[in-house]
Amino acid sequence: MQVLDAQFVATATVHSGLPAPAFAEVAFAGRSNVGKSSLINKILSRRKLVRTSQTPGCTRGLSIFRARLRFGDDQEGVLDLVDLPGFGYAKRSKVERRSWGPMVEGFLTERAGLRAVVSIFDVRRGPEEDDLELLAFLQEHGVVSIPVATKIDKLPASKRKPALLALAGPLRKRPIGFSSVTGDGVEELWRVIQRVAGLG
Ligand SMILES: Nc1nc2c(ncn2[C@@H]2O[C@H](COP(=O)(O)OP(=O)(O)OP(=O)(O)O)[C@@H](O)[C@H]2O)c(=O)[nH]1
Ligand SMILES: [Mg+2]
Repeated sequence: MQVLDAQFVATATVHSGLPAPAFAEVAFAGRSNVGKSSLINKILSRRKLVRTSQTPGCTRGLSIFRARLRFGDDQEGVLDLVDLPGFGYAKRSKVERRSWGPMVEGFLTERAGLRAVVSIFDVRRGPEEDDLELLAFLQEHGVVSIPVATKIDKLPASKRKPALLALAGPLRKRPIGFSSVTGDGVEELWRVIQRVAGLG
């Protein structure tokens, strides 16, 4: 996959505040600080398009980024990538925590352009209770999920494959191993996104 161009489109704190879907959309969800925004930058080959931080709770609203892509033998397509605020961050204000549910759940269940959700968790922790809840929620609403185990660079090389295989049990799907530091998993993730988004 070649990213020809990537740009910020819009951000909103209620999903009805976003512009109407214009292209196929893929959203990125997971616990706070797991590396959602870093992953989007990585697959778009952009260092700073999406804001990232060591402090959890960095992404607060729903943000759309638009990528013009080239794939196959000279085919082109457009994909919208939606960065979601992380869940499970206890230090958010009560009001913010209360608004997270409706904001994200509303988006996930009502957004007509949404083709799939990349569900991201830390390979060292595996999917935690709220990750599994999100996956169940997506399944219940008929949304395709793509599980991704990120930060695999933090595991020694010999432990990566066994860790991914062990995670296939609770997920009932083998997760894609990913690293925003080394770029591991970028190609594999693009292949899956391309298929579910109906590109090419
Ligand atoms: N080693 C390593 N660090 C990573 C990786 N991905 C992200 N990080 C680091 O993890 C921290 C959080 O990254 P973000 O991309 O901001 O995480 P996020 O999931 O968007 O966080 P919120 O927006 O707060 O929900 C940053 O310090 C990143 O540099 C990875 O693959 N490997
Ligand atoms: Mg973020």
